[in-house]
Amino acid sequence: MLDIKAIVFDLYGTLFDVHSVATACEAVAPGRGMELSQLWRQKQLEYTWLRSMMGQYLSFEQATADALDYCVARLGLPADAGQRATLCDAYLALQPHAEVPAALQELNRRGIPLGILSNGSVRSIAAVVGNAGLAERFRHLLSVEPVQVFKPDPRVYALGEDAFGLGRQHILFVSSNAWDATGAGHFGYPTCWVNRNGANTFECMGSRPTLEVRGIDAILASDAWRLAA
Ligand code: LAC
Repeated sequence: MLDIKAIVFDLYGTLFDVHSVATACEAVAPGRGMELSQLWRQKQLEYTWLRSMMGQYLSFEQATADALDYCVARLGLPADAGQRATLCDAYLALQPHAEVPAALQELNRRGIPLGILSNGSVRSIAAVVGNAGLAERFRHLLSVEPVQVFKPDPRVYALGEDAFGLGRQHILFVSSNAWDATGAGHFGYPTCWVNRNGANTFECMGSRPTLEVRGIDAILASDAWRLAA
C-alpha cells in the first residue's frame, strides 16, 4: 500500500473550473461562450507546450492572452483590447469545483500537508486561490516561474518534491488533466486522475494513473493508500 505523506494538486481544471470564464466569454461571443472557453483552454495549453519546446519561456498569463488572440481571430469575434483584458482578468477569479472547499478542509483536519503545483505565475496562483478564500489550506503554492519551463517538463514536477522535502513516492499528485497526470507519473509520483467528466479515455502513452476519481473528495475514501501526515 502506498504511504502518502503530502498531496500536491494541479490548479486549473483540477481545483478550479477553467470554464467558469464561459459566462464572461458570452459577452464577446453570444451563444458561443463555451465554445470560446474550450478552444481558449486548448490553445493556452498548446502554447505552453510550444514555448517549452522552443526554449522560450514566457508567463502563463502571456500564453493565455496569446491564446485568446488566436481564438478571437479564428472565430471571427469583434473583441477589442478592453474586452480581451476583461476576459484574461476572469482567469484570476475562477470558481473552485463544488466539492473542493470541503474536501480541502477535511484533508487539513486530517493533518495532510497540501500544495499546488501549477503552470500559473506566483501572482496568478495567489490571486485565484486567494479570491476563493482557500489560501490557508495550502502549505506550498508552487509556480513554474523558478524553472522557467512548463509542465510536463520533469523540472516542474521536481518543485513539489523539493518543497515538501519528501521522496516522490510519498507525494500524491492530483490532476484532472490526463496529460499532466501522465507527466507526473513519468516523474515518479503516485497519481490521481480526477476524471470529472467521466471521459472514457486516459492518455495512451503507456501508463495509467494510480487511481481515477470523479472528484477530489474521493481521495479521502480511497483504500489505495494510507494518508498520514
Ligand atoms: C496547471 C494547468 C496545467 O495548473 O492546469 O498547471
